[in-house]
Amino acid sequence: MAPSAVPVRGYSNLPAETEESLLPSRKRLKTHHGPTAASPDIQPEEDAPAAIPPHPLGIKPSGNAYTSSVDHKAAAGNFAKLPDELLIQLLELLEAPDLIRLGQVCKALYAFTRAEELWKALFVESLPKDFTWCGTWRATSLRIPAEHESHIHCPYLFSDALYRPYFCAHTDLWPFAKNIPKQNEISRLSDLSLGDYQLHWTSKPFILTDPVKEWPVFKEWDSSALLDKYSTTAFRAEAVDWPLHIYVDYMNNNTDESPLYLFDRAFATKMFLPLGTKASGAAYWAPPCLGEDLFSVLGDQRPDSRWLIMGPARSGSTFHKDPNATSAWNAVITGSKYWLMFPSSSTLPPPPGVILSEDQSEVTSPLSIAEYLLSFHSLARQTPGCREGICHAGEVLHVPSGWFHLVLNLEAGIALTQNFVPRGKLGDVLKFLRDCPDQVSGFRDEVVDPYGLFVDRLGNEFPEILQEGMRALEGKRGKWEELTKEDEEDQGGFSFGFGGGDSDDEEDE
Ligand SMILES: O=C(O)CCC(=O)C(=O)O
Ligand SMILES: [Fe+2]
Repeated sequence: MAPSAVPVRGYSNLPAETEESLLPSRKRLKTHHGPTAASPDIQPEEDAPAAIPPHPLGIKPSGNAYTSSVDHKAAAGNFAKLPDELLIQLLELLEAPDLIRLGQVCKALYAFTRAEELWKALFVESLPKDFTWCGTWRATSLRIPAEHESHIHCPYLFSDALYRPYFCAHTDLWPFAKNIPKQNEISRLSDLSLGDYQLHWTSKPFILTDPVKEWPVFKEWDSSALLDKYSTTAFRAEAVDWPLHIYVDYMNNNTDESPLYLFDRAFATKMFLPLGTKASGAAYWAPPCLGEDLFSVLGDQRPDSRWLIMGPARSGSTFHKDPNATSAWNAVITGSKYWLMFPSSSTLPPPPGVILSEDQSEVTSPLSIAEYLLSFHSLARQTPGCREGICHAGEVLHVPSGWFHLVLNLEAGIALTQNFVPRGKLGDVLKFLRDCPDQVSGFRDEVVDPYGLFVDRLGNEFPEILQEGMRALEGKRGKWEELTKEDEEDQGGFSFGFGGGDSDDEEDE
């Protein structure tokens, strides 16, 4: 799909009154989702688009207040004394009728009470059973068509807190996926053997360019085919379970900064999909070149490992590492995804704009995807270790154990993802389970010792592989690691070791 706007340099197409003030004021922005990461100087991205339509209520970034003698908020009595972010937090305490009443007091309170995030929270909390998506969270909550919503013009309301989500939701994000520097490019492989994967690729991201084209789901699925079959089936999208037909309506008609993302772990059961191998008539199967998944020895005690993903353009995943030091593959069925990836180790800083707790157990990625790209993309792109690529329909991206990744849907699309433990990463997974029990996730409560369970099961089924993993765990190179050492250390100056990517021990050998 072509970008929605012709990219132009800088922000030169912004309405005149917003242009000068937007960049300086963005540095002071806080998101009301959480703390703001330290912002670097914000450089307009090369080729970044600028065609942001005027805000429907006429709201402008706060910098514009300096050149205006009129200010709606100043007329809002004592409310005017509250910083915008605090005012929004207070409004989060109100119910819908109170928001409507308060919005009748003055233009400023009208504009604040229209903030979509307030209505989204109210609507999601109310867990409505039967509803129609009406285009905005407020219209949906009030059960009115979006075109019947009032639009009182508030041309002297200058607020970053209100303008930022609108700006982020209307910024064309395609340019961020373009002009990928050569050294950052994620390798694209048309055929990869299991041997090559184990020898050279277990610790590297790559895109397999044609492995899923044979999958029945690839041939059959698009959102209308899914709608025909599963219209009333409820799928999980973040905090809600919505029938597919409502989610698809939402997907096709929303202007959220961070659209609700369908991410369902129980899809195979809900959709009656046969699983297994190609030979057994499965609906899809793991790319054979990735080899065995050693977590399969856990049987029904394994943490959830497969998800159906669906979302509109601009949806996606903020920076994170996959759980329990597992690797993953992510297959695009329809649409396309931009991936921004970084290796991790105890000696490397986290990606720019990402905050890591001291024990590295918690990754905080406070910004929305759009805000991250606007603020940090050019810095991220210049940071050693950065890898970027676009995964198209029919392709599969490999996420190596321990890598940070941010994923943006460039178009509306459907994907399948699976976490797995390849042989070459067994040492990392064993070390994670043994040494970071507080960070282990996804096991059911009755599994009190995931490390012990995994070692037992592996010992019963694959004693040699367990031995190999144990050698890796103790920091001694096993056969696979020995063979892949040179290759892994040849990654932009980084070396990858066992145990959450900590290479210190290994290098001391
Ligand atoms: O949004 C996506 O497709 C990426 C999903 C992902 O990273 C994950 O499932 O861990
Ligand atoms: Fe992930």
